[in-house]
Amino acid sequence: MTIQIRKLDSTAADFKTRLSAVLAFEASEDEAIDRAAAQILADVKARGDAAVLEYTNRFDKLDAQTIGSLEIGKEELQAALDGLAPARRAALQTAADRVRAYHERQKQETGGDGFRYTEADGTVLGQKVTPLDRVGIYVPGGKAAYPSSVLMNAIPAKVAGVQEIIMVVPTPNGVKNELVLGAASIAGVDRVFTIGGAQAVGALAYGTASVPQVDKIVGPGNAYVAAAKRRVFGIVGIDMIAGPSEILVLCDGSTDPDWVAMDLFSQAEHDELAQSILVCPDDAYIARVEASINKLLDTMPRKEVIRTSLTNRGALVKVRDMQEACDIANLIAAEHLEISADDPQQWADRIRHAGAMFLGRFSSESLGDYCAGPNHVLPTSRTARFSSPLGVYDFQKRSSIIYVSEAGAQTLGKVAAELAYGEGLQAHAASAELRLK
Ligand code: HSO
Ligand code: ZN
Repeated sequence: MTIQIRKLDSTAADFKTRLSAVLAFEASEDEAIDRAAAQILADVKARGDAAVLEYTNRFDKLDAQTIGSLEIGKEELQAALDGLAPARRAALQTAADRVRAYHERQKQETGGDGFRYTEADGTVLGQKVTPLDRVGIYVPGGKAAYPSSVLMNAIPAKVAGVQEIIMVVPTPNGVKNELVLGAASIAGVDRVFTIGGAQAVGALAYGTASVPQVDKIVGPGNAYVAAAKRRVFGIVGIDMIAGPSEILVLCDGSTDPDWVAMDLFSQAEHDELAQSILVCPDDAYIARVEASINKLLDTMPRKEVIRTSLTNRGALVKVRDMQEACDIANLIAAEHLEISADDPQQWADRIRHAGAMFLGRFSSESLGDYCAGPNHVLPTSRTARFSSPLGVYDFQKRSSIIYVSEAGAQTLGKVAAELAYGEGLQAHAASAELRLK
């Protein structure tokens, strides 16, 4: 059965409308789910461990007596790592090393220590950068559990200098994912609790007798977890709420069409809502990619997921030229952008909005998912217009430093007092004026 993917042509009168229809995506905010999450959070806040234990036993079909018994010790994490097949362990280690090396650069670039400058009268101004004290990482259980995401969330926190990383991961029916635990060990996660859902988010946000309160919660989860994270935001920090995965391939028509087809599959296989789009100036080439898609689909174990996402959200877009392809890429602001072309840099120079750019034929997006080095937690659903990949900066914060010299207090005091009177704030004015000679 051939697969029906939408085809668009940028010269058609209704192109803009059709493109908007392809891109339209509303994260469903289910009220019932939100209410359930709110109720679980309130219960965890009120009853702590006892509530977390009840929900965990009920939802994950466990029979635990204490939350303490749901903690996985360092030795067990190490044992999980030791138990992995050697090739898998080596790959995990290489990936972790490369992700760490990349994020070390990011730390230097974002100013690990902040800045400081001195004015002529001796006044010193600056900015001090400090890591968060304690961070919680949510890792989904079951089919969406990605060890690579453990590395991508934990390593930047570690590089930033976070003192304690607490991971939570549900284990439905008590089944543990050894690769996830091995990844936690390699990434340097400090403590792991096998709890999940809104109850785990609540435990991390409020703290319980057994689970320490964290300062920020990162990592993807199901709709209940997303609802709970939205609700605890403000008590703790949260990362972005990730939408379905996306890939946009800009191709000049000279890459092996099988490669491009497989790159589109690679994100389409994540889930039914994932989005894969090809933009190309060459009609005949688009037809060849389509033929590859139809040829290769049946060989994929996850072909039904791929078929659904390509049919419902995929598109093959014919454009006038590569310049126009870049304009469309900026409009789409995709999570992942592949520029599969000769001399990709000339096109990359025109791109302003993309979570991550993969330049040239050999840079498949899947390499970035695992081991190239940059983070795979990226802005989705067009949020690359205003946000960035998860990074070291997400685990750091800044404090302003103000040292005013005696001479500085004379000049600044007059300015401040003047403005304070303007705002009708007498004490502010006096506080500045008392220091005037
Ligand atoms: N492509 C996903 C990350 C991932 N892929 C994990 C495979 N494993 C983020 O959009
Ligand atoms: Zn992926």
